[in-house]
Amino acid sequence: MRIDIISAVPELLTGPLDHSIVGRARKSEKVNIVVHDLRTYSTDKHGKVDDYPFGGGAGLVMTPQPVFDCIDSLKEERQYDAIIFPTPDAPVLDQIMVNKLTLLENIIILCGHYKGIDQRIRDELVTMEVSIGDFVLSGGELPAMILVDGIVRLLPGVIGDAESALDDSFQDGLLSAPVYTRPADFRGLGIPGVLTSGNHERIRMWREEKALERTREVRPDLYRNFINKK
Ligand code: 6GU
Repeated sequence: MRIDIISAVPELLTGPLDHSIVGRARKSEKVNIVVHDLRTYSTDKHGKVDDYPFGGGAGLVMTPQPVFDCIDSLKEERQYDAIIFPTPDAPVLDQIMVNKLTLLENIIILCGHYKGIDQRIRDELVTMEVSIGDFVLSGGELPAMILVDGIVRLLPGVIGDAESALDDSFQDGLLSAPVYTRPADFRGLGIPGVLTSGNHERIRMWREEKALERTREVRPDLYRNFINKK
C-alpha cells in the first residue's frame, strides 16, 4: 500500500511515522508512506498556502492552488483509490471504516490547517471525509497519523502475531478483556487465577465475560449493538 500525506506542517508527522509499528512497517516495505510539504507547491513567493475567508470571519482558509497543483502532480504518477480529508465536520471514523481502507492500493491524506480549506478542494478533489471524534483539533495532522496507524497495523505481515489484531477492541464490536503479565504477585497485587490454569477454554470464556462486562459498563451503546446483532 502507498500513502501520500499532504501537509503544510510536515514536521508534525515525523515522530509517529518513524517509530514503532508504523516505522518498522515502512522499513520492511510493507507500506510506502510519502510526505509532501504543501508549501513547496505554492506559487506564492513566500510559500503562502492560506488566505482570509471571503465574507469575513476569524481564521485563515487553505487556498486551492497549492492543493490542486500537488494532487494533480501525484495523479500523474498513479491512480488513487481515495483522497481522504480529516475534518471534524464528517462521519466519525470506526474500525469498520479502517478495515475497509486497508484494502486500498493508493491513498492520499490531505491535512487541513487553519480555519478550514477552500470548499472547492472538498468538492473537486476529496473523495472521503473522516472525523476522529466530537472535539476540535488545530489541524488534520494528528488525525492523519491516527488513520495511518490504524490502517498500517492491519496490513499483512505488519503485526507478528496474526491473531493479535483480530483480538483488538472493536474487531468483534466489544472492548478487550484486561491483560496481565509477570510478576504474578506485584506489591501484593495478584492476577485472576484462571489465567494460570492452563485451561484454554476457561480462559476464553473468562475473556469473553470480561469483555462483555467492560463494554456494558463503559460503552452501553456498543453493548446494545452487540446484543441486538446476536
Ligand atoms: Cl479529523 N480534524 C480536526 N482538525 N479536528 C478534529 C478531527 C479532525 N476529528 C475530530 N476533531
